[in-house]
Amino acid sequence: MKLIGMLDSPFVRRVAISAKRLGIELEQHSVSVFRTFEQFQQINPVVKAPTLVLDDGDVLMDSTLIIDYLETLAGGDRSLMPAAIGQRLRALRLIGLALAACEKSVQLYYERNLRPADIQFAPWVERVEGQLAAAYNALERELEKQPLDTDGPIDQAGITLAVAWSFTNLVVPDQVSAGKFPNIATYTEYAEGLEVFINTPIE
Ligand SMILES: N[C@@H](CCC(=O)N[C@@H](CS)C(=O)NCC(=O)O)C(=O)O
Repeated sequence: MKLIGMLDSPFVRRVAISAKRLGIELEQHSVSVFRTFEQFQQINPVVKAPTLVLDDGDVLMDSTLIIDYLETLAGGDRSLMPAAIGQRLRALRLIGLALAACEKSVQLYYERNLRPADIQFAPWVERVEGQLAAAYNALERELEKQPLDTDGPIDQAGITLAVAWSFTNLVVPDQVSAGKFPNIATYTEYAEGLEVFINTPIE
């Protein structure tokens, strides 16, 4: 199977790391949705990263749906999600917040880098900045209440949170600081030091 997309996308990176954790080999193709739009379009006319191309040519998109498929392929005992309902609920909440942080970081980045400066719309930018801060504030409060596990193998909540924080720091670093979000920053530092993260670097 081929994973299409650049590892500087947090959505692509979480799929790549999850696949490795699930023991599934993916052939990674670093095709950019911007620099190589036409090439991407040939693979997936919708041009969304990540795209997963199955061996029979079927095409999937959206990181969460791709991970769902990979989880099913790998089998329940390898799952990166807790089975117990209470822990699963917490994991789903953390993942939802981290994905929202990724989306808001992407929106801000596109606003700043794609839209000409003279037609930027300040109320929209403020709204997105507020949503991004709200997502990280909620994540920080969650980690204050209950730190993420650093003993066992990293799970989906840990992967998505760390990938999100590293991405936001890459594309809109002015929006976040380790001082304001110490639990998230410390956990991400731990995760980025794991072999599976080191072997799946942001491009
Ligand atoms: N919800 C999607 C978001 C994917 C996404 O927005 N990817 C960006 C790259 S970081 C993309 O494809 N951008 C091109 C576009 O939307 O036109 C997921 O989880 O995969």
